[in-house]
Amino acid sequence: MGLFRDQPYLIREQEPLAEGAVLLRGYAADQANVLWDALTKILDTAPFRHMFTPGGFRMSVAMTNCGDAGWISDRSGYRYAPLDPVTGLHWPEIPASFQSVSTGAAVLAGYAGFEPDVCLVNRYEPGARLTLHQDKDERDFTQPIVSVSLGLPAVFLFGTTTRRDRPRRIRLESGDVAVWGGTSRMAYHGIAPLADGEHPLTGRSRINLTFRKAL
Ligand code: MD6
Ligand code: FE
Repeated sequence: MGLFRDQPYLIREQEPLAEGAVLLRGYAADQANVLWDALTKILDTAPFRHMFTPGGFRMSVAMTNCGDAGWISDRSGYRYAPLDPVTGLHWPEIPASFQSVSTGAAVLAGYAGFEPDVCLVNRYEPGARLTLHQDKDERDFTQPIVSVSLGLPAVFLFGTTTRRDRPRRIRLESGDVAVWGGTSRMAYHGIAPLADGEHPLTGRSRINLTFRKAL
């Protein structure tokens, strides 16, 4: 861990997505098993569930959280909640392996000092998608979001701050980490319907960990 371990990535693929947003391809690849094991423990306390949009639609992506609060959606809106509404319990803590991947990626992307307090976990099964949206339920938009992909590949839709602009399509694979801040923080983005497949780590699914400073 630490500087020497991370150093190769300074000269490896760092693909700028837009101003303030960078894709670190494969950054978490050698941690994928460790992250997956930590996730299975989170799920014992906070299982995946399909939330409902404020408009009453069941989301195709299943979600859970760890950290000081969790992102939730229901008929009364989107927000960060300190307790899991399904269990009434606090969300599990962010595991050390999650923390180190997210802060390491943030440093490489130029966001030293990023200290996530929430990790939203998304699970996509074939056909699941996330429509274009902005992440705007957090308090401090100067803080970036760090997004880790595990399992089946997906097509990330990455637009501008104007919803009607046609988004770029970026393939995200297991171990890829996107760091997203600055003038891109409010860019519209989403995930195209997941193609069917089988991945040795996750089976027929894609997992996304998004780390936020939400509170
Ligand atoms: C996903 N990601 O990759 C969904 N949001 O499954 C997001 O919605 C996202 O990847 C903000 C920043 C980075 C992201
Ligand atoms: Fe998002």
